[in-house]
Order: sequence, then C-alpha cells, then structure tokens
Amino acid sequence: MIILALDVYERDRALKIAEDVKDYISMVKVNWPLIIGSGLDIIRELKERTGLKIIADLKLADIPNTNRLIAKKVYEVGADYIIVHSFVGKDSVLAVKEIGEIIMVVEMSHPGALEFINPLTDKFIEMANEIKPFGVIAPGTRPERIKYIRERLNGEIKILTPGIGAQGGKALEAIKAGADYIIVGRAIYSSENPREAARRIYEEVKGWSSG
Ligand code: O7M
Repeated sequence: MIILALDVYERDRALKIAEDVKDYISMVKVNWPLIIGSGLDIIRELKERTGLKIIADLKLADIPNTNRLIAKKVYEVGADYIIVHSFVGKDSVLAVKEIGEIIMVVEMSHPGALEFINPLTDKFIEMANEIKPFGVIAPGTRPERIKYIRERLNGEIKILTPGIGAQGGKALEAIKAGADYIIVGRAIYSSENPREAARRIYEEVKGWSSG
C-alpha cells in the first residue's frame, strides 16, 4: 500500500534506501532525478535487489510514436508500469498501453495543478474508464478529490496518491478517501532513519487498504 518515491540522484544511496525500507513498501517509483543521476539501468538493479515492482514515473506527454519509442526501452529494463499524462490524448496514452501496463495522471497534488490539469479530471476519468490502466494518480493533498475520483472511476482501477508527508497530505486520510496506494518520497528518503519512517507510515495505514 506504500509506494516509495525514490527521488535521489545517487545509485548507491537509492539502492540502500530501497533495501532498508523494502519490508514496508509495495513498489518503488523511479522518477527523472534518479534516472538522470544513475542511468536507466537503475530500474533493473532496484528490481533485482528488492524483488519489488518498479514504476517508471516518466509522465510521458508526447506524440504516440515518441511515447512508444521511450516506453519500449523503459519496459525492456524491467519497469512494471509507466506513468503517462492524459492531457496529450487517447492515442498517445494507448501507444504506451499497447506495449505494457500504464498508470494515468488524472489529477495532480501541487497548487499549480488547479490551473490547467485538475479542471479536466472528469474527462481524464472517462478516458481511464475506457482505456483501463492499472491505476490513476490522484492528489493525496486533497482527500475530497480522491473520494470524488473513486466514486466515478471503474472499481478495478487503482488509485495512487502522491503528496503525502512533505506536501502536507495525510496517509490515513488518503486511504480512507479511497486511495489504494500512497506515494511517499521525502518523508521517507530525507528522514534520518528511512526504515523507521517507512515503518511508522506502514503501521499507520495497515489494516485500511488492500494494496
Ligand atoms: O513525497 P514527495 O513530495 O517527496 O514526492 C512525491 C512524488 O510524487 C514525487 O516523485 C512527485 O514527482 C510525485 N507526484 C507528485 O508529487 N504529485 C503529483 O501530482 C503526481 C506525482 C506523481 O507521482 O505522478 C505520477
């Protein structure tokens, strides 16, 4: 039910944190900072060292052909899921879904999301219900929006919520509102004792989620 957002640059640090906390998390999310800092092969290494599923958070937002070219290489190194933006349209999203499992962004957690992305959530939910990705991203900073999305989303599609901890969202509130997974970055990897930080969050939410 906890996804570690491993947004550090250094390979050794990333592997150590992931191994330290692996007992308390379900998956590791790799974003651009780690890929830029350590190379794409970090996905394979993390998967081998932890045995966990790896989400490649590329937030792909390009034309279908470019999305496909990028996604192919990332699935090849072992990514289990790739995160794609919905606003580029169905063809771009499907280009990735045709070659692997995807997670679609339907809303974001930061203040700026209110400007352009979040007003389109209803359309993104509609698209997700049609495309049936593994999951969607909803804001852990706004539990009422998680509830809104859960009520409209096909029940088989998981909800993953970032924004827990450093951005102000509360783990248990997000889960109670309908999140299947909470995504946590700085509250774990910037902690003096990442394993203990992960354990605390795990204890807080265990029993509430099936993720
Ligand atoms: O817990 P944090 O704030 O240190 O990290 C949150 C992670 O979630 C970080 O990797 C962000 O890029 C990501 N994220 C958001 O914070 N907000 C969003 O709306 C969406 C994401 C995300 O994971 O999108 C797929």
